[in-house]
Amino acid sequence: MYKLLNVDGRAKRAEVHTVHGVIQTPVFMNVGTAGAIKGAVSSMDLKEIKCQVELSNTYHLHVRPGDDVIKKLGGLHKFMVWDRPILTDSGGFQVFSLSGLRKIKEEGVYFSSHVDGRKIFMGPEESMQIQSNIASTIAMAFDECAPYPATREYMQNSVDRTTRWLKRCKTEMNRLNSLEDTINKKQMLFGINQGGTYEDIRIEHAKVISELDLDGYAVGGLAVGESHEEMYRILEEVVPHLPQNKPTYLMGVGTPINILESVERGVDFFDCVYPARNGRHGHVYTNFGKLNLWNAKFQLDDRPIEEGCQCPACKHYSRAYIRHLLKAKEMLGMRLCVLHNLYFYNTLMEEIREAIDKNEYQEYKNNKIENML
Ligand code: PRF
Ligand code: ZN
Repeated sequence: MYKLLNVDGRAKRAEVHTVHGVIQTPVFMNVGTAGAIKGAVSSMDLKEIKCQVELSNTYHLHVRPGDDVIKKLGGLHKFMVWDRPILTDSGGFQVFSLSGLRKIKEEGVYFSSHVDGRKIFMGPEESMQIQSNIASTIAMAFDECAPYPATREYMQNSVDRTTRWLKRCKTEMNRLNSLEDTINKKQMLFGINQGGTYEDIRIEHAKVISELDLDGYAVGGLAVGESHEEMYRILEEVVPHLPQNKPTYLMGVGTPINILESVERGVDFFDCVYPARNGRHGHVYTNFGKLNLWNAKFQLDDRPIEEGCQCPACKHYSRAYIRHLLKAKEMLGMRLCVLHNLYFYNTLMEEIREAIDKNEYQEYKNNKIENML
């Protein structure tokens, strides 16, 4: 259930009520592809860094340890010891970006596993079955994220097939949610808008999928190589054609500035590997731009990464110590940087929510971006 609390310009402030608790939006989902955030972050850590939603991948968990194994162990929540919402991406994207040889057919995609080369088939029904076994809070529809750039003809065919797949996802999800031994019988389904940078294809697709009355709608197929300006332009065109009284999720985005700009255009769910990936490389976010802790200038710097930050790294440790850990290849170095970065993103979202609550989003955003640049 989506409860719109306030609208400031196009920016939305809402609550999403799920069987695993309430999500305050706008929200950043913390990416734990294979059931853990990379960088030795535990589910207990996630609570300390204000994570509301954990995101995992259908494809990865299907390949290893197997969704049948996760189901036997009571579902992903129990397996990874996390009682808040989990969103699973459908595999539609990972199959295209990760696996080797693949063939797209009407029934689904044939591809080989990136772990052992084993031949796998995944279509809309398989994706829904796997996500039902994982028992995530929110399942994503099985889509094709077309390559960028793609011809208009390729895109139209791809989007039409994604629409047919979406209808099959909905039918299968309804069936699975009514089965006796399904772990989460209230699993939600989000549809995904595609169409690349062809705004007319996107708008038509947005109208068609909005009719299906799903639990939420994502904008996929962006941040795949087009410019930021083009991404913002597509959001301005498309978001008004998606239901305002449902979550709007921009998949795989992005930098703090991308998030600030997209919230202004009506997006309220985000996910991205940047904070964890940058953290593992010793690159940390602050309100005054990113720092590279490998830099020699931090050798004797006894200040925290960011003054006033309440994250587990900044509460105790100095830039100099974390730099030393990174150079000595101590795992704690990466871990502290990842914790700080995720805390930074989750705190940014908290500030965004407060600014929308107060109808001060525009001013907040401009100030924030000016400081970060
Ligand atoms: N589809 C799915 N997952 C995704 C994307 C998509 O288009 C993207 C595109 N940025 C990221 N993750 N299913
Ligand atoms: Zn910090």
